[in-house]
Formats: sequence, structure tokens, C-alpha cells
Amino acid sequence: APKPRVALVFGGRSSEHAISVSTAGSVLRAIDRDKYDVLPIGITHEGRWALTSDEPARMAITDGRLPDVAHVAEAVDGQVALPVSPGSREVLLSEPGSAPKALGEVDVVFPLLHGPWGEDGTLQGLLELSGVPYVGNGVLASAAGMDKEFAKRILASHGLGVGHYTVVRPRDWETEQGRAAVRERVAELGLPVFVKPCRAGSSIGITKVRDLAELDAAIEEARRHDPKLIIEAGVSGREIECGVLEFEDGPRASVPAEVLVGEGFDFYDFEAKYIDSSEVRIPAELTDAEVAEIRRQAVAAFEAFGCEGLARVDFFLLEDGSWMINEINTMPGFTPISAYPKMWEASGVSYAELIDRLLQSALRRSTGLR
Ligand code: G1L
Repeated sequence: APKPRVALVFGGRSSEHAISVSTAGSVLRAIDRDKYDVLPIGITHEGRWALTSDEPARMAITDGRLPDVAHVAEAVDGQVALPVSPGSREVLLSEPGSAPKALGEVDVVFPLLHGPWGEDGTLQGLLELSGVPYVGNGVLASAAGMDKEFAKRILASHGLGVGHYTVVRPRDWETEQGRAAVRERVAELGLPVFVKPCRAGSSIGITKVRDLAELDAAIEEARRHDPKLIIEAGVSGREIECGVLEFEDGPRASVPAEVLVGEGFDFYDFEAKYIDSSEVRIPAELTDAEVAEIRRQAVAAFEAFGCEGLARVDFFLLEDGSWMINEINTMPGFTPISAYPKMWEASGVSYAELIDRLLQSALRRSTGLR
């Protein structure tokens, strides 16, 4: 039988471009070449699609050099496109001055993109229109998981615990009356609060506010990343994460992990996340009953969002023993040393098997309603 052809799409117009490229390098290294053909496709910072070389070594984060699609692009000034025409899965390469060249059909897309136009469901929408199956979550789960307000509403409506919060919509901050109302709502939440862009792929733009005098600056900072904000009441509890993966017979939860925030970090921020100051303990030190409960809730959250393929569900275990869901991540960190693959490794699923299972579940689905 012919091998399925996988288009690995990575890079993109996001602050996590380099992380995406290095993740693509890890996937290129681990994917079973006896089983799959791979077509690596990068998206530049400017949003141009380019055919890239299949060389994981050139895509790693090495000291002093962040990997970049521009460094591995082969079709310089060329553009790669998935035609938005159902019935054809042909990938086209166009270079200035020549007729578009067919790169062959792809059977499945593996999207490794973060942030706007990546994990917010828009790329998934393009893939739906192109009629190409893809790995991971669909349009709705991606978009709802990315918007912290919608995510909380879905979780709460399914009886899952979420913390107290208030939303600052774009026009709320445009009049002095609106600003006063926001300050009042924050005072009611109690301090500290975390001011966050409502839709952001990472911890960028987040400020911990301990004093109301710091609030306006925190809001202005978050508004640079998203005109819609969420302000969450601070919670004190242990941070526990759980991976969910779709198997042939449905979703299963992994062994949970505990995030141990490094000294000097107030919370698990961008730096703590990607630089080596925090640590993940796998398995988390929990009782059997606690593990059973977190796994049940992780699968319940996966089902509530209509997730497909995978999700990482992040919890707080509060002092009174209750659980609260902090977020559902429909595109978790995915290098072999990221929490999600490590939780599955500890559960008996290797990184290569994880990639294979995700591809197989994407190939089992057809496009359209499911
Ligand atoms: F395709 C999957 F499996 F659904 C998938 C897609 C993207 C899993 C994990 C990710 N993660 C990322 O793309 C990233 C966090 C590395 C973005 Cl830079």
C-alpha cells in the first residue's frame, strides 16, 4: 500500500515561530519513515508558505541561534499553497515567472502553529475548506480553547470548576466611565489578580497585579496583544497537568504531572516556561483518588470542547482539596521534553507512538461533520 503523505506545517506569524520550527525538527526526527512520506512546509514571519528542507539538525534551538523558516526554505521567493477546492489534495508550488508546479497530493496535514492563525481555528478552517484531513483539534475546539472567556463558560456549564474572573471588552476601556467600572469589578475580585490577553498562545502580555495602582499599566500592556482581556482572581494551589489522547476506542488520560515553579518566579510565565527555571514532576505526587478524579475531569473537559486528537488540561489543586481547571490547551508544547509528551512517555506511549496515534486518528476521520 502507498504510504500516506504528511504535510508538516510549521513556523508562522507568531512570537513562537522558533519553538514551532524546533518542534517540527523533533517531529521530522521521530516520525516513522517506513510508514509515512513527509512534505515539510514552513510559514515565514511574513506569512508566506515555503517548501523547506527535511533536515531536523538545521531546525534545532542551538546556543546563539533560533531556528527560522527563512533559514530552511528551499523555494526562495516561492509560495506553497493548498488549493481551496474540494476534491483535490494537490499541493502547489508557485515561483515568480513560472507556472505553478504540482508537489503531489497530501493525505493529512500536521499543523504545528501557535497563536493567531495557528491554534485559534483559522488554519483548521482553511484545511476544512481544502478538504484535507488534519491532526488535532477542529475549528470550534481550537477557537473555544484559545479564548479564555469562552473556555471558562464551557467548562463551568459542564460542572467543571473555574476561578473568578471578569472580562474587559475593547470598548470597556475606551471611556472613563468604562474604565471606572473595570476598576470596580477588579476590586470586587480581590487582589492579586492576573491580567491576561483573552486569546494568546502563550504567557505573553500577562501581569500579576498586587495593587490597584498597577492595574491600568497591566491592562495597557495586555491590550497590546489582544483588545479583549480577562482578569482572573489569583488562586493558591498546586499546578497539576494531565494529557488526553484519542485512542481507537476514545480519549484516555495520562499520568498527571506537577509544575514546580522555579525560585524567583511569581507564576509560570513565558520565561519560566521556556527557560530552565521550572520543572515538571512526573508523576505528580497525588493519592490514587486524586489521580482518578483529575483523569476523569481531564477527559470530561476534552469531551466538553469536542476535542479531537489531543489536549492538555491544566488544573489547580486547591487547599480544600477541590479542583479548578486553569486552561485547556488544544496545541500543547510538543517537543520530546515538553510536559505533554513526557506525561505520555510515563504512561507507556513513546514520542514516536504519539505522533503515529495522532496521524492515525486524523486519517480515520473524514472532513465535514463528525
Ligand atoms: F497536531 C497536533 F498534534 F494537534 C499538535 C499541533 C500543535 C500538537 C501540538 C502542537 N503544538 C504546537 O504547535 C506548538 C506548541 C509547538 C506551537 Cl509552536
